[in-house]
Amino acid sequence: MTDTTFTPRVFSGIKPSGGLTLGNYLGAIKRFVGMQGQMETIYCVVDMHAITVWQDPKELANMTREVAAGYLAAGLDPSQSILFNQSQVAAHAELGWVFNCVARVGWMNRMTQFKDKAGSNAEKVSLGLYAYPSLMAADILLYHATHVPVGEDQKQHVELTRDIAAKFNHDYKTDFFPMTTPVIEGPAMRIMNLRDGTKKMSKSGESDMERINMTDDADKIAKKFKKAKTDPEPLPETVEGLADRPEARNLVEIYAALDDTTPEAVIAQYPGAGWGTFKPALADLAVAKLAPISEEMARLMDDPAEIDRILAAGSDKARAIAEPILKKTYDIVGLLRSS
Ligand code: AQP
Repeated sequence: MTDTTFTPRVFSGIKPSGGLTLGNYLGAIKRFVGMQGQMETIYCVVDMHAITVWQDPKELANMTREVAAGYLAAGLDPSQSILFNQSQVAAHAELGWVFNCVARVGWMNRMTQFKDKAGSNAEKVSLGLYAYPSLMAADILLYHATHVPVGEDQKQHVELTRDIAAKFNHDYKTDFFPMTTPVIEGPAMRIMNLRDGTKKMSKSGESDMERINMTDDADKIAKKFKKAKTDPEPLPETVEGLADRPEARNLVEIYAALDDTTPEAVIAQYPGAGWGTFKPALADLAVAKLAPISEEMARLMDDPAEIDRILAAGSDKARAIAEPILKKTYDIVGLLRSS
């Protein structure tokens, strides 16, 4: 249910933890750009989330610029949307601390992404990785965002954001924070790894062959789809035939998302097709859609000062919204501000 007492406002972010993937593009950026103009939109490069796992300091600033370039190349217009990087707006970390004191350890223990990322190494990962969802709640609630477009993998974190808002409002007897709605719709909510259809496609996955990067050239894209794991059966005659075929379903869903259509329509176009027909068609489509974006990303990356200027201007606009909300939060909590 959407909270109607707050002005509709979208917030979402992407970590600069590696090169952008087709999963980031279809599950996030393409949809973010599609929401532009419908309501106020705020998009962030969440560099403070990136450092929850080790990032080479020599690479981080450039990866931050590359994510910004990805947003811009895909159609984000800085005069219509606020685009900035998280670490330039200190209020994210400050509200994040307040929320660390609201969220319960038991809630964090249920976060499946932490379990996936920490694996059997939970004692050795950073405290930041564990607390990440509470910083994410701060990212969203610092702008009183009512809508958060995310892929399915982030749904649990947006639900936790609602739990934090509800507990804060209850404990401090206020209705200051909205109940944010996760926006999860369309065929690309979970793009899977090309070598294992049961795992999500990730920037930081082990092998480059698991993912399509937004900067891959036509040859690489064709090669990766050609080598993508499938079962030996051809495509089914109807979409129901994709059940229990994770790799086949993933390739059909990628095609549908790239072509702005549905898996049903893709199957209707390629009923019973073999992989020798479908994979090259998918590669051609991916190249046609991604090439203009990756060319524009490369052009933007040639002028890092211009990206920095856009991020600085976006950070000023973000601070203008965030700081009054943080101040009001401090007042509600009773943190003394003497000026
Ligand atoms: N495979 C995916 N399918 C659909 N959506 C995806 N997103 C990421 N991967 C997929 C969406 O992209 C947005 C930004 O995600 P993120 O970079 O902040 O975090 P992530 O989900 O942890 O992304 P990665 O690629 O898996 O990064 P690493 O490997 O560094 O952890 C989110 O809206 C996410 O849903």
